[in-house]
Amino acid sequence: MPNKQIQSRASPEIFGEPVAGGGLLNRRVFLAGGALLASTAAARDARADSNSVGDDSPFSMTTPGKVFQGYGVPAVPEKPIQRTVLQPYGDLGPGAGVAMTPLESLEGTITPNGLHFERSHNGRPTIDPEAHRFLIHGLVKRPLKFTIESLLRYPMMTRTCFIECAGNSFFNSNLFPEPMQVPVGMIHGLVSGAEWTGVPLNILLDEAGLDSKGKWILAEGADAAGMSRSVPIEKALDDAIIAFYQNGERLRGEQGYPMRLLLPGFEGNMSVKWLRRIKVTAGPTYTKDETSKYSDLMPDGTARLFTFTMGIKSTITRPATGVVMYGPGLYEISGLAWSGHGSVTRVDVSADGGKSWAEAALGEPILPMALTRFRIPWRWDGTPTILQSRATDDKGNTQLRRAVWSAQYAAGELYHCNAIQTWGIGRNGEVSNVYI
Ligand SMILES: Nc1nc2c(c(=O)[nH]1)N[C@H]1C(S)=C(S)[C@@H](COP(=O)(O)O)O[C@H]1N2
Ligand SMILES: [Mo]
Repeated sequence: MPNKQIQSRASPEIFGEPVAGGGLLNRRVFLAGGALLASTAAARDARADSNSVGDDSPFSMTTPGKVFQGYGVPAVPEKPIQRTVLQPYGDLGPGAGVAMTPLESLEGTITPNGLHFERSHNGRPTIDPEAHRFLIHGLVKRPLKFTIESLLRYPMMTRTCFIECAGNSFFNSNLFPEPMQVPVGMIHGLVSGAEWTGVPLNILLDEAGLDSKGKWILAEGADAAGMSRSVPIEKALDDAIIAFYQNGERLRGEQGYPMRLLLPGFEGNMSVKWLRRIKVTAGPTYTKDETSKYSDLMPDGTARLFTFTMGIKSTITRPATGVVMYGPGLYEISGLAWSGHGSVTRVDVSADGGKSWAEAALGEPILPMALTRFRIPWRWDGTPTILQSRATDDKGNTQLRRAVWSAQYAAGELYHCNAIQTWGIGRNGEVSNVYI
């Protein structure tokens, strides 16, 4: 995979003195907005000699452009930006694996549908939306069976949130004693952000009429993995959505077309795709997907079950592995932070291996259980540097150093890794994954 290159900007006085070690500058330059930036040397460098404009019209201005197309595709130079596909079982199980979001190539907080990560346990089923039925049964007064068409007539809501696989960042987990040197998208790209639209599950459960003994639900997918997970009834009634739309268009096949469960902030595995039934139960069902998998191995050999919420996490995405820096100078550090517990309230960045920290600017709006973009200006002096980000959420959760995170779990444990990510910047501008 080709490394992207980023160039430093000219170094304007406006950024002032560093606010923390390693050349971190004041985030306020972003908050002050355009007026300040317009006076920077970077803007001055970009100013053109007005006489030259229009002297040599580019080819694109002297030839009519291309015709319209019914469904848009990325601009030609952007087409090489692809998800990274990993199929650990090869031809034995080609549908078991992941397609990871290339975080190093994206900006903002919404993942384009074609680059949303996919984690499937036995491939993407082909489901005829006309034939598909969705059943609500178990401890309810009136079992209900829906067609997609009938479900689409219910009141809908729209919500922006992330989905993150519990196995995200497995390349940094206890599974790998040495840091893997792969692009940031291969380390943390089992998280994506999207705007989802669908029917609140509580409307459908109300219609079915919950039995007072119903304390959990079992959600089952119509795929060859028969994915099934138990969810506490509180979550089902609180913010669970039966999603039909993803960033404005109907779900992609990868994301569960024609319908999926969406449980904001919970481990991605529980957001069952290709949803075919919900059974209301008195207790958890202890399915294969929540006992043999998606349980967390502890140092004493026991396994924690039902660790639903995805922890507070962040990573710098630029500069990061998969991105090469181009010489000393002024850079913008940009990254993503998110928490399954609520909203990100603060991201601190260190450019001296955690000795000192500076607060980054957060992009608005900051939504609970959604990706949040952070930025901070940084003057790199060209010497080897250790970069880190540490996020905090509105419930007071913050990230741990990797060694501390790691010690909580058994060797080989890979789920729920939300340790602080460390990038090493070499003298040549190359970025490496570092464990400290
Ligand atoms: N039916 C079904 N639902 C599923 C899965 C699956 O394999 N089958 N994978 C789960 C896992 S492990 C994750 S992390 C999320 C990923 O959602 P995405 O592929 O839309 O990103 O879907 C979950 N829902
Ligand atoms: Mo997952």
